[in-house]
Amino acid sequence: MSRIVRVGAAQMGPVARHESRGAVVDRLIALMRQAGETACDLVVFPELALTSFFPRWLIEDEEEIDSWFEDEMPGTETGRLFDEAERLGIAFHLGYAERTRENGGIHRYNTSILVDSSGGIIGKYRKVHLPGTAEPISDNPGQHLEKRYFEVGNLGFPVFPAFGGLIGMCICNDRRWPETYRVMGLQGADMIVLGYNTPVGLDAEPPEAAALAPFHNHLVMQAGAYQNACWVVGVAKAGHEEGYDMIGQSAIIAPTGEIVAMCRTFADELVAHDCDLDAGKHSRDTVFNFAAHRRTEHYGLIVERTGVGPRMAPP
Ligand code: ING
Repeated sequence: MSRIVRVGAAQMGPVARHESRGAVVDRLIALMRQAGETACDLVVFPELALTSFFPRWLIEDEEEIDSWFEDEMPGTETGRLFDEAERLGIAFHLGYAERTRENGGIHRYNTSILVDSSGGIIGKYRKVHLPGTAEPISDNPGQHLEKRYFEVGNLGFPVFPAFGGLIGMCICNDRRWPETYRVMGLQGADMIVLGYNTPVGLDAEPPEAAALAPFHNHLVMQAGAYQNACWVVGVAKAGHEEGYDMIGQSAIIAPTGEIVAMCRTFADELVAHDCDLDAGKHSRDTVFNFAAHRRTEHYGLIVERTGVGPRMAPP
């Protein structure tokens, strides 16, 4: 039986600082309806899709900080998105800022969920690799304060059964770390979906480095897809958002590493592709047959021989 999933990468253009949740959900519903018109099974929305990328600002007021987070999912406004998904019979991925009461305390995470076509939450992921700093870098016009507003995710990198296969999630900076894909690849992920908010030029990068932002974006996702023989779907919040240029080029990437669909604007834009979850099978049986070729017993030896280098956490 073929395991073809028609995936819609639903890129978003800028979300203004004071744009209401309702207005943003209207945009998400419009993209979901477009996906319905092209018979998508799954729609992938960006990281922190419900708001502007607020970690670029130093916010001191607790009430304002909390205003960026969702205390429940689905909530009042987001419930409309769940209802529309059920009406259209479409599953979706959504990134949002999660505020939760767990283990006797309040915790805040950069979170994503996978929701099935009947509106049930299949799985949740909380961002592990939080870039930037907890304290503002004084001379930077734009900050990157995710370490200030979010805790490190505590759910690991699970994969979830869906569409007859296994779907994993990660979020933005996670995609730059090879471990992210391999941990899910080792679990047999057929597809990894993710959202990103990537400013051009982080931590006052020199212009020549900032110019490589789009190249690095695709480089890491294509490598992750190829080296783990799985689909990777990366979806941006793009465009000139509150004074900062955010990269776009949301992409659907095959297990061969090829980009099979890509957004070309910096606005709300949907691209779709029929993703065959069996497309990675040949690679997994040959080049990336983990059981046949990986030699994990030697990896530790390499570390032992080289010892703790300047780039490795001390023992
Ligand atoms: N954003 C960026 C990302 O990893 C960044 C942070 C930008 C890191 C540029 C390195 C270079 O795409 C988030 N939200 O993680």
